[in-house]
Amino acid sequence: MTIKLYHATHTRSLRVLWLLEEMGLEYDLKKVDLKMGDTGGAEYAAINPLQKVPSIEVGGSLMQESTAILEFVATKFGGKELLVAEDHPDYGRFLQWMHGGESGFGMYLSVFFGHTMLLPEKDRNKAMAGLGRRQFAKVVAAIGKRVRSPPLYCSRQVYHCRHFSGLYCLWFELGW
Ligand SMILES: N[C@@H](CCC(=O)N[C@@H](CS)C(=O)NCC(=O)O)C(=O)O
Repeated sequence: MTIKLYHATHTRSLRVLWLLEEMGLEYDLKKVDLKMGDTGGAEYAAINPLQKVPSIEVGGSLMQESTAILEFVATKFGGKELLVAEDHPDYGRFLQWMHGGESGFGMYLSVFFGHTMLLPEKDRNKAMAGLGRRQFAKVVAAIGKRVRSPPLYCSRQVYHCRHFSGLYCLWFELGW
C-alpha cells in the first residue's frame, strides 16, 4: 500500500516523516510550498481544504492532523512497539504527552509565533507574545524533568511522545 506524505520543511509534517523513516517504510514524498493562508495553492486545497501540512494518502484515503496520522501509521504498519499499550502503567501519561503535544502545549507556541512572526507587525501584541513564551517555557521545563525521570522517556515505546512534544521544543529553542 503506497503512503503519500505531503510535507513542508520545518513544520509538523516532520513528525510523520520522522516516524516513516524510523519505521523504515517506503513512502512517496510530496513537497508542499508553505505560504501562510494559501499553503500549496489550489492544487493542495483539493487534497486538504485547510491547506495545512501534514496530510497523508494511504490506499486512496486521505488524513490530516499530525498526531492522529502518527497513531494511524504506527498501528497500521507494524510500529505498535512505538506505542504504549493499554495495560502498561504509563499508558495514561503516554496519552497525555501525545495529545498534549498538539493541543495543550502547541497552543502556547502558536500564540508566541503568531505574535512574533506570523501576524503582520502592526497586528502583533507584545503581551500575547510574552504570555505564549512564558507558558511554553513551563512546558519545556516539564518535558525536561520527564526526560531526566525514567521510565517515561527512557523506553523505546515513547519515541512517539518525542515526535509530539519534541518538535515544539526544537522550534522553541531555535527561536522560531
Ligand atoms: N493540528 C494540525 C496543525 C497543522 C498546521 O497548522 N500546520 C502548519 C505547519 S506546522 C501549516 O500547514 N501552516 C500553513 C498555513 O496555515 O497556511 C496538525 O497537527 O497537523
